[in-house]
Amino acid sequence: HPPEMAELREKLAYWRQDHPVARPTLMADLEGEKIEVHAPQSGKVVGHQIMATERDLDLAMSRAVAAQPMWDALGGQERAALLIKASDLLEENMPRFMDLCRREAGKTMMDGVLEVREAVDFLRYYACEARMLFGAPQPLPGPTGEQNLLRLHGRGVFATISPWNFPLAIFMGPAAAALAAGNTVLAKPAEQTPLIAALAIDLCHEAGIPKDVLQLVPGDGKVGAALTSDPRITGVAFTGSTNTAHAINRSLAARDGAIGTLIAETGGMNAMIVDSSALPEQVTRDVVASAFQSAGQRCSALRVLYLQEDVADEMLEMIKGAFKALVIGDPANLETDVGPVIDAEAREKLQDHVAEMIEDGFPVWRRSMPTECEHGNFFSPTIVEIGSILDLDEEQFGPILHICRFPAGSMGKVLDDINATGYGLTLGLHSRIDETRHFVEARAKVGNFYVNRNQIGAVVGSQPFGGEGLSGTGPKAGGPHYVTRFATERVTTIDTTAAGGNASLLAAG
Ligand code: UN1
Repeated sequence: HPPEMAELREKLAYWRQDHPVARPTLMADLEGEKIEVHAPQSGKVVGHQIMATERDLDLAMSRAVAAQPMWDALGGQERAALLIKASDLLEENMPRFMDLCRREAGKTMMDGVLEVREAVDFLRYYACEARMLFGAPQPLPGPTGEQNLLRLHGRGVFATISPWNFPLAIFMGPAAAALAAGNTVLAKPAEQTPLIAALAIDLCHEAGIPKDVLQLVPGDGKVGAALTSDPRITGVAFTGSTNTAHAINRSLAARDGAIGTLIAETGGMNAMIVDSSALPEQVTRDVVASAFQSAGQRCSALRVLYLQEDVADEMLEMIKGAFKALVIGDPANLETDVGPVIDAEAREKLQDHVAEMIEDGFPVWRRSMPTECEHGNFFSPTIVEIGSILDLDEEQFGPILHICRFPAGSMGKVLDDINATGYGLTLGLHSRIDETRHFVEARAKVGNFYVNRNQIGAVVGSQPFGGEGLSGTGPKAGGPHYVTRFATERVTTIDTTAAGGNASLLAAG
């Protein structure tokens, strides 16, 4: 729940200044190359990260392997207490994280608040799961004279590989689930946002989670590849591109030794369908939030809006009106709706896409950019009218909304096209007709279906989040089945008849 704006305004005056970033203790332990970390909005140096070397990784891995049985044996109650303590420390440090989220990831102040809240929610949710699932063994039915007990244990060492767009929430979430289940964790943050991750890890250690149980391994794709090809890793929890998820899958499969588990949350080609019964004001509000909040840099974000032909012009006019009112600029200003995209590479990719759309003759509307945005990695929010979702080759991870029109009675075809992309993450519907909702619900192959509301900002515990097909393996983050994927099941069966064990069988024989 975002705090009151007034309260936020008070803190803002202090937190919008650029304070020196304390060097997290963990970074000091590493030996590798020192790399600058830049603010997306200004290019200013925010701090430095030290890339983990092969030797750092090897050492971290042996520590994680050695610590795992102890962490597993600690049990769900104890692990939960430590995760709760960590959540409290993260919450207390919200202003520091908001500051880093703005400077390292270009997040608006409000996105910074939501980021910390989500991380705290993940820690507490998975702590509750640890208490419920990793306590007493579950007795299972069997013939008389036999006792069967099912216990959950950690699988071993998990590598968590996380994205820059949720540098705290999706950095902490999978790591917390892996820890809750009794695994030790090597956590690799995105190379763009290592400082937020380092602070989070420091606070987890301060909360009492042992250093060998949760270790930071900063670095680029090479560090990620070294992690996933190591036979000592028993599972990987990854959030990022579909291509990288495929590469991780291949890397896990190519190893000798234990068969690795992959939990992946990847991209989307998320659509929203609006029919003629929808309420235009509500549609406008939800479209703008879904497509442009967080500068469109959420995997849940709306990419393709389908408007029923007979209301399309009216809706489009209203959406363009709200689009013109978006405040683009420095994320330190509380009024800012759209901050920068993460880096120059991301900006260029979006620019290439818009150039291609213009070349192909699709109508394009773009916001003019305030002069203060000329130097950072700002990308002007854009609307493009296209024929169908199948005109797009791939997800565009930024503030670009594509619009299509569809004739009344052709929603089945629209859904077939959406499903044909192979992605299945979020889908929105604005309709007041129950049969339409049931029809879409039955036909859509997506993980999260949102009706008459925006389609971003899934709440931990209420809207477990994740997709299918090219969008991920499931299970859903922040849902009741997530933690169990990080666990292995062991069953003990005991012969409880008087003579006991094989002796009685031999005697009977
Ligand atoms: C992501 O952007 O990588 O519902 C996934 C939401 C967020 C999306 C997180 N949970 O908007």
